Amino acid sequence: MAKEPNVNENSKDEQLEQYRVDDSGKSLTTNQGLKMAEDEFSLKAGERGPTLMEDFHFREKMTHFDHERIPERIVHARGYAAHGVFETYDSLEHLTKAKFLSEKGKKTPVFVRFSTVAGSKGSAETVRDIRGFATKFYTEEGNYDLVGNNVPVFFIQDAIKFPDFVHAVKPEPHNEMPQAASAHDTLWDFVINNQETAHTIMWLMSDRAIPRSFRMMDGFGVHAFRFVNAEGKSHFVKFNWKSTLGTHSLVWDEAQKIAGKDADFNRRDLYESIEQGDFPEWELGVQIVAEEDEHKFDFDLLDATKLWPQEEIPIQIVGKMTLNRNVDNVFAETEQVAFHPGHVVPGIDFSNDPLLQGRLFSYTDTQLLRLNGPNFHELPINRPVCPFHNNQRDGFGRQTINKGRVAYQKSSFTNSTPAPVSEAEGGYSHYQEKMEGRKVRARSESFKDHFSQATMFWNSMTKPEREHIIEAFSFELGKCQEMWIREGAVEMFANVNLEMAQAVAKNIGVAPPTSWGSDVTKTSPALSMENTVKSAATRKVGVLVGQDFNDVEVMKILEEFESKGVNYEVVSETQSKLSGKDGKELEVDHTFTTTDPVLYDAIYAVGGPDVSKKFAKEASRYIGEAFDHYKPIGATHDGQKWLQTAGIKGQPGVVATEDASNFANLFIEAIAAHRHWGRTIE
Ligand code: HDD
Repeated sequence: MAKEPNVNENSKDEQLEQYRVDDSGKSLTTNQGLKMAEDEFSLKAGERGPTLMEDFHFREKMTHFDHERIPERIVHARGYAAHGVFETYDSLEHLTKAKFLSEKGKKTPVFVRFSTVAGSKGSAETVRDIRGFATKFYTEEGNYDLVGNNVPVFFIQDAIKFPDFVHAVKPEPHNEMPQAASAHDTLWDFVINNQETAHTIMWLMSDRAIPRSFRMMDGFGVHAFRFVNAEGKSHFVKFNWKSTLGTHSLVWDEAQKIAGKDADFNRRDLYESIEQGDFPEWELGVQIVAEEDEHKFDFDLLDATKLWPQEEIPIQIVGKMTLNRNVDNVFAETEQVAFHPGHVVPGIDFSNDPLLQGRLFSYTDTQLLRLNGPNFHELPINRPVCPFHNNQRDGFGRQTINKGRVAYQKSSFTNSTPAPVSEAEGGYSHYQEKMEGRKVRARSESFKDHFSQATMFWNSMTKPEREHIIEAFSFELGKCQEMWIREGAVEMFANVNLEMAQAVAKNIGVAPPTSWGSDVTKTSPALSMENTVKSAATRKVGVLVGQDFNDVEVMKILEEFESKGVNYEVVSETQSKLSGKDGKELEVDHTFTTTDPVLYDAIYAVGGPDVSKKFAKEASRYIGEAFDHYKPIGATHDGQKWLQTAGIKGQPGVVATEDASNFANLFIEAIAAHRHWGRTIE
């Protein structure tokens, strides 16, 4: 038997290296290798004459250009990715024979693509939507794909409804509007007619659907999968990615403004963080349920509209993923990567979740169209780092030259190789679950409770989080044209919480429901984002500075930011260098117009003794907007007067002090808190 490859964290990078091409400094040639003497003018009959058919160079260049686009993903079209490494903390051998999880300290290369779901490839990133979180582990036993989202539940229970759901949420077919938005009639018509959507809609209406950063959201495998160990014992498992920076969101008004100011906000954040060494990290956690406990819960483990409350089924942290390298070429890597929940390794298997079962068909099928045939596994980004051999041949774009006359099993020419490998020697073998039942098209009785966990989610929210949910419902339903859709939704969500539905009803002009409500009192504190990790690290502060600023003290404060891992950009009226009153110079990153308050986590106003009226007006705009978005605001020196003017001194998260030495600490603390919901906003 062939020796197994020694996979380490660099294995994928080394493999990709053989495909990288650097064209700079080279002679220009055609794709046939012919050096060309001219690339600016097509071949013509006379300088002012028509272009000639024989201009092979023109034809080749134009043909390639004409064919450069491929179909975008049917969902998750807008995405961004990076390379990294996954390190296992402790061996999980007792649960799974997956080798990448079976050795303490083992490092496996990974490629992760984040995405929005509904929008097309060029859509804005800060829309209200679920985010995709797909990870490819390049293991020594083949590629393992964990194709998850940033919420732990899904809209529907059975994959046969997926085309319906996606048709409902995508822009409406008669006018192709709205782009990347769920605030329209067809989505909500689908919701009220498919009440299994209730729980995931609660997540969609919550702050989770407008993440501040891909780096500040959790990931979930959603379905129950199976772990199988070397003895053949199986456990149900759910996968969770926990961001080490915690989970944090934008506010809705801010998210909409960012969509215009910087449609690339989330990818820029990921790209820049990696470039500057602020490597994003997530810990992998697993929730385990023994087979014999399958029916012990008040929800069905196989129902993808249900989460496993971590207070009931604790999360065991088993490893850490770090993203540390941006791609070299977005098309070659991010666009051509092909994920599939069916890409598994020995020790990981499927459950009978009907949503998962359907996914196992859809992902290969979609790549056949998108990547034009069955050889997409040969694209550099998709290649396993271990060898792969079988009798598959030919097809569009085939890269390998498979030698020999035999491409079939079994054969005396080849001694029937490539040969299957026994389970004991690492061959994949499906878990032998005992099955019996009638062939039916039906929903299991145990899948019929659509509201208990939706109410648990609501019960677990803090007051500001609840207010945001009510505002989100009011926005979304307020955009629906048909009153019966608004009414239907309010009636449906009265099953989750009556007061919530009544508040929404009032906002959208329909009769408030008077009955229903829910008697579920269960909560899961882990669901509230207020209980997450709080850290100022990698946050971005906009520092408003004018000429002759108090340089000695301000520079010290900025150094303090740097030492705590807080990033900042200097914003001023022009991009000319600033000099302080003691002659120190400061580079300006942006003018008030090349950036915007919505692009920062916090604003620090320094000002200067003699700034222009325009400067003062812009500074007030920056502070006002940051205040309305509950962001930390700091002011020292001349900057303090704008707080006075705005009348916001003393409000939560507004830090102003004469004592410059203490300012940095207090302000960094305010940044770590993320948002200050206790403010009175008029
Ligand atoms: Fe899916 C893409 C996640 C249900 C069919 N899905 C896709 C991506 C993610 C998810 C993250 C983007 C992968 C990438 O970055 O390339 N999908 C999920 C999750 C689901 C889910 C977490 C529920 C738990 N999906 C789902 C169902 C079906 C699909 C039920 C169909 C039966 N998904 C697809 C797809 C996509 C896809 C059409 C589009 C592009 C692609 O696969 O490669 O096949």
